[in-house]
Amino acid sequence: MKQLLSLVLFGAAVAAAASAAGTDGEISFEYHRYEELRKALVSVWLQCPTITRIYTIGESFEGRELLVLEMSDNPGTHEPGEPEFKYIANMHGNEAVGRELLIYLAQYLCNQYQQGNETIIDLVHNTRIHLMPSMNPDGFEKAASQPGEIKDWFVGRSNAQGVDLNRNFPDLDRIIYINEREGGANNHLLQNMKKAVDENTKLAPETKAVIHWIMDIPFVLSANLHGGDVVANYPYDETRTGSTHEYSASPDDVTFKSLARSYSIYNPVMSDPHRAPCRKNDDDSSFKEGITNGGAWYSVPGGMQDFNYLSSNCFEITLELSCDKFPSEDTLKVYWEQNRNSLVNYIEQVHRGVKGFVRDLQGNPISNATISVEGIDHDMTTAKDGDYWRLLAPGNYKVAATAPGYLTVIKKVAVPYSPATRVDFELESLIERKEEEREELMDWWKMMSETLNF
Ligand code: GEM
Ligand code: ZN
Repeated sequence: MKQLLSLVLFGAAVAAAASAAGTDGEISFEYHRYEELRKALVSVWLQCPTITRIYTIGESFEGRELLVLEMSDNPGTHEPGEPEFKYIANMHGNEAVGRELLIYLAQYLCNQYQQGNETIIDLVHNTRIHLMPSMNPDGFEKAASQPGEIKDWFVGRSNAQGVDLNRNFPDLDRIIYINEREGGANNHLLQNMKKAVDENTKLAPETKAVIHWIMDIPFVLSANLHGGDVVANYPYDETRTGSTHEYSASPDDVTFKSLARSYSIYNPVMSDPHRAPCRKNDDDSSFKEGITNGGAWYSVPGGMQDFNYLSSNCFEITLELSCDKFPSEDTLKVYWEQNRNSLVNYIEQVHRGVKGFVRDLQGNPISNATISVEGIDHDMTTAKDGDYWRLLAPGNYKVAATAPGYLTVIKKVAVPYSPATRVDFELESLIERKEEEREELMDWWKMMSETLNF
């Protein structure tokens, strides 16, 4: 029955959006409540049906869908070698600017694609982009339902159960900090714990849905859109020693700073060196060039940003987009203009570092192979088709590919700022090597016996 109702509602949304879909897809700079959000995404899909798809990753506590608009030249499919990118907003339901920016971004990319913008056409053809305007639709409805323009600082921040979703992810930072000291894995710390996720009663439904999303799609790069300040924040968010403020560098500190800067430099407010703090007594002393290390700003345990980096191949940063968490509607166009170029430029960062395939000598893909970089204590893994993407700042690196039962191959790579350098690996299995050695030994033995006339 519920499915039928959902189908009817969806049909109605399609019909309504079909009538509302402007030929030029104008962006309406207003707040979108839950049904309006759906209609806005359907309207983009109707306008750009060959490069978009709408899907859901699950439901909120109150049963609202966690909607995603996908943009790519082959929607619905992971194309081997093509990097996957995501923007996720509104995990704090009362932080509303990011939610709206993703709706406007969807419309903008569709419009620009149809108008022949080469940069956008290339981006859509070479990237699979996922846009989730709201991870906490229940919280947003609560925040938006408050009377008047001035919204309470906290109403709607949490999900409908009162859970702060940015404190609700498994705290993998604590594990990595132990492994750094005592040895242990330096990545994919949730390996094979999918079942434990579903049985973990502490996890909100929205958190579980996002964890499965991260496990199911080989995301390479991501950003988590928030409000309440103006800065591009990067891992680690939780401090190593547990103190409130402490610069807590990840092994990819150089790359994360470059990624955070690639956002802030195009946002005139975020990158303004003379910008005053949002509130008089705010301590934004860790903000430089519009970026900050999370731990240096203040420690956040159980956050989604670090979880991406420590549970998967995905590099995620957190974007604080506005001093005012839920600003008045007439300021939304200004926030769009401040962030439009940053939002596009940040997606383009997914085409950096090294990328390629790991295969065996017969050309078969090797999934779950390990990609290591000398001097960076954070490994990546290959996806189902043996494809991998390793974000790196410009420089010369030694990159190794290895897998259980195979001989490791190491290659030297010179990495420019972009595009990504293509490096494929062919791995010889240990069995093949032993076979070869046996044959070589037999040949040697045959040659010796002929020479000495045994
Ligand atoms: C933060 S999220 C981003 C900031 N991270 C750190 N380490 N300070 C939170 O979840 O408290 C702020 C927000 O809610 O936007
Ligand atoms: Zn927030």
